[in-house]
Amino acid sequence: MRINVLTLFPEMFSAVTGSILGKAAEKGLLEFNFINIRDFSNDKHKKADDYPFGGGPGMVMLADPIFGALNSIDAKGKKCIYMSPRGKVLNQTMIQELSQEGELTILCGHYEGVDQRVLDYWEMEEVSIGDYVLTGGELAAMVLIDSVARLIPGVLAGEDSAMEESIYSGLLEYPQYTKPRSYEGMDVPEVLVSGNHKLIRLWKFEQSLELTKKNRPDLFDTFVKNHGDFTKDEQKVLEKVLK
Ligand code: 4G4
Repeated sequence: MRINVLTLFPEMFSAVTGSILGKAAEKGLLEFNFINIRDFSNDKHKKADDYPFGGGPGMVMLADPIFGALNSIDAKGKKCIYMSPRGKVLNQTMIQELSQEGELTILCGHYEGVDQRVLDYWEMEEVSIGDYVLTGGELAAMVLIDSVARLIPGVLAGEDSAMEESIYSGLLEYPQYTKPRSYEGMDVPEVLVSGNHKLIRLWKFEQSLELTKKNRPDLFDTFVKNHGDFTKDEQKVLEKVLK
């Protein structure tokens, strides 16, 4: 997948290139193209923003440098995303769909955002990573890039996890333990070292249910409503959690 990022702060993306995703790029699984919007300013002072028409606080990013940057990568008709707190809120379903794309272009806004004509002409899809405000779209873009890239086959080399995530999908993940079996007087739950795989599976299911009920009652209710075919033992566990 080719990922174009239009930003006033390309150096921020060393957080992405200096990570597991940088390795994936070296392997040719990803191709990053960071574009400094300021390089396309036609102003003698490399200006990239101006005051908003109609007044109001702050500055608005100029259309012209962004048009120049998007024309330079021939973005017309391609998937363009604008990171914005007024966008559709990102979720794992959107992330899965985006991971099927061959090329993504992500625009990072600053100040009060970009001139609306950029969003209209380039048919930008506005995406938010959650209901909070950041100083710029860069951190939001990195969240989107990371969540999409990890679904591309080969990116999570060795870890091979992204595919078989959560056996009981729709629930939160059960707690994990590793060596040593006893640490500072705290022991790993006995069942996990019992070798009884059926009991281990049921314990993980129960933990997932309890955690989801406590932290995400919305997900828990959906899971209970849609619960399909369970074994007798799984039904018993579910009834115990519903109590
Ligand atoms: C567009 C409009 C995304 C972009 C205004 C970007 C939060 C998110 C920005 C702004 C962002 C998000 C400066 C308010 C940049 N903040 N939730 N900031 N602001 O995805």
